[in-house]
Amino acid sequence: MPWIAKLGSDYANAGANGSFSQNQWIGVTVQIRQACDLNDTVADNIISRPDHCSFDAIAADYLQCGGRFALQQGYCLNQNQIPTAAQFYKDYVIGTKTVFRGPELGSEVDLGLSGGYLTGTDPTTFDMEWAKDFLGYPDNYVYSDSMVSDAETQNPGMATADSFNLGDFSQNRGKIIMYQGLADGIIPAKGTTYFYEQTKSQTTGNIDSFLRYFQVPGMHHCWLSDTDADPAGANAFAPWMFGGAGQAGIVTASEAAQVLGKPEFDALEALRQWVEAAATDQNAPGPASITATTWFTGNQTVWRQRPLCPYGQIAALTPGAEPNNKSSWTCQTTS
Ligand SMILES: [Ca+2]
Repeated sequence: MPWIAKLGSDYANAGANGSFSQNQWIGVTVQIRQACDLNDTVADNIISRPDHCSFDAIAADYLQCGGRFALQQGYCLNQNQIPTAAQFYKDYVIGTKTVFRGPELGSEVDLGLSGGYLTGTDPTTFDMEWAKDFLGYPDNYVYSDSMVSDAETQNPGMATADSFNLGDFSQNRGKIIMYQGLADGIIPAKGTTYFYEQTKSQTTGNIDSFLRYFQVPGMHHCWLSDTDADPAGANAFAPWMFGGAGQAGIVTASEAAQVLGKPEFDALEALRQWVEAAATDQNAPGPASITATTWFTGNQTVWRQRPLCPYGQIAALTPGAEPNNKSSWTCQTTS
């Protein structure tokens, strides 16, 4: 929560010269997608390898007015706005301590001005209300880095997730399927990956025996993918439905019936089968992949399906195959 407060505070402090209009932020959304899409070798408007794209590398050409591939005035950024945008993606570091890892490129919709963190007038109510209600800060609190140490000391609700050794859980035959939208600007992917990697290093044995971590290219916070108004006419609609928490309520009953209860498409069903198999076979394998789905809006017909692969692997398209068919993809070890 302090990271969100800091983000909003930084944006508010950027002032009139450094903040953006709604159209400019849409422009940033579109241009980052344009610049980073092909880093995964597939032109599908889905950024599957945000780790291969950096803000600093694309800003001058794609985002700043006058850049080689920049949008027209009204959608591009001036030289005062570029540093403001760059700040969103940076890790939050105090001294030598990394407090929080910034979101991936492609998370712009969640960060956005309308309905996102960045109101332009104050560090948003969403995060500052947390500081007031859980840390006891006054209404006129002005953000400072001390919120981090206060939050760590008070640890309200004991929400700190730093018990990484899951050995006891594993010994009791517990199983976990974790997932994370790569376009999630609210709970960014790098923090989840940090948790996974710390768990891997601090838990004895091979964590593959009880834990699978799936990254979901193009998915926002919990569900859905880009469908926003887009001056370039290039929406993403990345496959995102795989039976995750709350996802069934986002689709129609007919769409839900196409995937739920089927372990290939439904992570909860895959988890149930894994746990129950482990009752008699401690070495029961977990799901090698889970297929994510998205539909044509309105007619409930499946548009795109592709596998989500365990962390360390990535879905690779068979050359020349139809990218919207799940059979065109295989999980390959990440290079
Ligand atoms: Ca792509």
